[in-house]
Amino acid sequence: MEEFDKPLSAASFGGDFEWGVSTAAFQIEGAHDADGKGLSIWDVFTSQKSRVKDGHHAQQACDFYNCYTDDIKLIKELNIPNFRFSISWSRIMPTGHHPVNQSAIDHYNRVLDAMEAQGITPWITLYHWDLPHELELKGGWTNRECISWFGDYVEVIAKHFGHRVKNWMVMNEPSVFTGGGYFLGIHAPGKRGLTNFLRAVHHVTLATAAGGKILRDLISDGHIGTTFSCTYIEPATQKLKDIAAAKRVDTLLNRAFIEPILGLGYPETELPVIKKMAKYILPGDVEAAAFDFDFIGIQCYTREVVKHSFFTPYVGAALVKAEKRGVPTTEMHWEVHPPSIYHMLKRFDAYKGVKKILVTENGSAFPDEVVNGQVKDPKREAYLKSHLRQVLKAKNEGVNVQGYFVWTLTDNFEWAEGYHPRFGLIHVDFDTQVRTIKNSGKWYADFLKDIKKEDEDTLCYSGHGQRAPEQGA
Ligand code: GCO
Repeated sequence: MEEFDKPLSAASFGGDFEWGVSTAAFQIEGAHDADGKGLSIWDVFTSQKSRVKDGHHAQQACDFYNCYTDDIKLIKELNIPNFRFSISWSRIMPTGHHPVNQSAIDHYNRVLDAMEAQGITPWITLYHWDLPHELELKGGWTNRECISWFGDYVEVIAKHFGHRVKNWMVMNEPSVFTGGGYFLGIHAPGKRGLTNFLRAVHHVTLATAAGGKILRDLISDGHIGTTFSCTYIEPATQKLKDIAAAKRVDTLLNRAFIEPILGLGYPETELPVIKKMAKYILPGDVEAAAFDFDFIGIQCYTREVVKHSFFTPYVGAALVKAEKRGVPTTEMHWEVHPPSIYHMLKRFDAYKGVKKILVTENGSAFPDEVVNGQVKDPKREAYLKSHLRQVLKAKNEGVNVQGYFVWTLTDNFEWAEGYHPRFGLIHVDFDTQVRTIKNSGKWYADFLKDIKKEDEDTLCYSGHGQRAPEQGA
């Protein structure tokens, strides 16, 4: 039987495959000023006019800050063994610098306690885009000092939580937050232009490696990764100009952020504008940017088709919108194109320095509604299944992919799109905070119900000398 004809089962991915669900602090926590939290750039950005669709903000979001116990129980109810979430830097260090806000440390310890009580393994992202605002006043990621500010924060987190959390991701999708936040101005902090962008990219790259090193020094048994967004790129036609344009976009989106981390430097031959970065690269930086992460998280949602465009500065390329191509799309106007994830897994696996890959996000947004207490979302279920088949195909062909995390647990604040796109396995009524498990969530629960960890240690916390309850216990 061909792989694609077989029924899909979690068991076919192997007993040690990590199944999970991913979230990010700013998108779910709310409680924007609780217990001494400082402002982040996203708090400020969402308070400015016309930044986010319909003026949505995340002051309450999913109120995960207060609802975490019940939401973690829902994760357990969905049979999901691993939970990826991020820590809010401006809760821990309200000004971005010392002193540390002890109530925030206490809060995240309670969140970890709740996970421990349910036998759910934590996977922490250190930076999911919410830079403390006070650091932005000093230039944010465009300021080289941001690398050491970030290092101080990483050290605090490692010292407080390293004894009980093993799985770490330093950055989330640097291409998206530097591109959106420092080049296009459509994400916080809303800066634009090439200079801001190139400086931010270089400093974030150095901070990623620095963060990895700090974690490794302070958490001897840490499992340390970082995540990259990636998009499968194809040229609109076989004209040489379109092929070259596609190559530039591919270099920018899929290579420019990982290659320096792998010690390969920035790919400036294929994307000449990167040469302008030279003035920000100091002696020793190429070495300092490299770090051998235990794993790489990849987050591929779609494909883009690219044509040459004379009018687009720096990349000379334009995207041919999915709607124009008449292909199926999600609420984000992204094409549903499952082979993309297969191609990207192959690509990242081909790098010599990539030891292991986890799909740390994958999912889709559709306009889900609760009708008679149910959310029928067959398109999400189909999206997840078709992408999982592609992950399995890559795995069976030898790609070292060892995990898959759905984006996301509950509907949440989708950045500049506000609450419109609903990505969750669980529906949220944002007026009442009522949760309703969608049919896709029920499907995921059913899909995961028989998984058994072969290596029990991956389920356990390294600290406290205590073992998490076994699956199904
Ligand atoms: C990102 C983030 C998530 C998004 C998700 C859907 O990749 O943009 O990690 O915060 O919400 O990817 O857009």
